[in-house]
Amino acid sequence: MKNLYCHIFPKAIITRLLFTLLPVFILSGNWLYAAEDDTRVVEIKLGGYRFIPQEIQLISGQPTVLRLVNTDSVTPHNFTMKVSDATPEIDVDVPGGESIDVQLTSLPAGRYTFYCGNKLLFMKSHREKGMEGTLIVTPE
Ligand SMILES: [Cu+2]
Repeated sequence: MKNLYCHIFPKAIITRLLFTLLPVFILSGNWLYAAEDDTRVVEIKLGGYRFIPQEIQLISGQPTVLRLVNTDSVTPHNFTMKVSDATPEIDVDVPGGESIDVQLTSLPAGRYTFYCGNKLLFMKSHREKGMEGTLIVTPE
């Protein structure tokens, strides 16, 4: 039986097949990786009591990372957003000069208001000073 197998598929052909298919497997592995990692990175600058951009458009179902970049060297800022009553509020502090990534998964289509929740005693809140924006999620 073993001899028959070797007769039908000579070693040289098996080896050639292996070397032909190997790069295909490797490439398809890369494609798979690319398909899985279609995460969109959206950068939002926090600084001067503004979010830049103030309006962000996302597509529902697309994995998204919000990259919160505090462009003020000292003033700490914050990103607060309520998605629904059922889920905890997104509430992320970004120290001056730092950057923090926030993973967003399965946001339902809709309009969401985000703002900076920081406020110094006896001063206007950052939100009152204009640190507010809108996230628009469109259906897939
Ligand atoms: Cu702020």
